[in-house]
Amino acid sequence: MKEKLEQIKAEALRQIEASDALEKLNEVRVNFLGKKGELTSVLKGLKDIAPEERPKVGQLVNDVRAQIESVLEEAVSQMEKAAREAQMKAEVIDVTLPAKKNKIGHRHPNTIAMEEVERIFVGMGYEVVEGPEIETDYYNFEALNIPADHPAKDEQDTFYINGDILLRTQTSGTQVHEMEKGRLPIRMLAPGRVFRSDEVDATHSPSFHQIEGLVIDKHITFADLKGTLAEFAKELFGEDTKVKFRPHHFNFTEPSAEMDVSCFKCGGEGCRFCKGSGWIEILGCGMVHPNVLRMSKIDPEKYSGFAFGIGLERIALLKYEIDDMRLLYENDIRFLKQF
Ligand code: 2NL
Repeated sequence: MKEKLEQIKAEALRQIEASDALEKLNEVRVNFLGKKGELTSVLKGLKDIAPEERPKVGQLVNDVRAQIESVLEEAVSQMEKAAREAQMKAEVIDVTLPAKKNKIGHRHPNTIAMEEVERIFVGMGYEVVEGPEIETDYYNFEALNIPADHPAKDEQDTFYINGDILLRTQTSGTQVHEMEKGRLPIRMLAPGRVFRSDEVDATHSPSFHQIEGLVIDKHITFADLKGTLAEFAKELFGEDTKVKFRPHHFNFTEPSAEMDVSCFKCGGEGCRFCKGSGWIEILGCGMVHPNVLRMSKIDPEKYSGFAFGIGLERIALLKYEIDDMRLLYENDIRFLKQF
């Protein structure tokens, strides 16, 4: 009996030794220690041996079982450890590797310039209002004191959808809508896309962007206009920027002016950038014409205001020293990324 047990033990240990997977070790457990396993059948055979021998043999069976169990357990834990190590090795992360670069887009120079202008005026208490790109003749022209026979209304300048409906040539319509609401005072910025039937060249495009500003309150004077736009120029082009107003004509303002800023390249000395003059033109402005106020139901005896219009592309080209407007519309990421 003792010999038989030694044989079972040796065979079990041999099979454990030969196992190369956890399932195989489990098979060994079932075959040797299980209910129908080898050791159990030896225990069942105890009834055939002499009663005085039984405790001894029983003890022997238990010893063998314990030995097999302990070797088996050790083998299982070894195998699990090896599996864990293999997994760790396979999943190893090299934290010193350079990170993958996220390719993200880039704000368009127009957008950067637009947000900069908006930031400056919002800082002075202005509200940004967007309006429709398709307008009627009234909001684009008539309400702005532009007579029916004005050359800007010519088919050559304006994209007409029909006799009355058109693509806006300026964002002033948005300001007219705002004036009509009758909520005064007004301090607003009207940014957006405008359209003119122009040939494409280095300084023209049939679709470009404008930012118009409008202030209406009691006692607004040309001094308010000058102070506001001088402050704007300093914030946009630098603290040392000087401004100069030249008389001009717009139908919707009286008096009207164009504003120049001292060249931010040469400081006013005269250079290639400002074509030797020391000054760069950046916007048109003026005191809102009484006819314009009256048409929008604002009493010019009680209220006055100033307005201005800035060509966004012009600002972007100047600020980023771009010499051809077409570059702004080609959307070549290598170009756009530079700003
Ligand atoms: C320019 C000139 C200008 C305005 C726009 C305006 C709007 C209303 C009433 C009066 Cl509702 N004026 N806008 C005034 C002066 C000039 O734009 O050269 N823009 C690029």
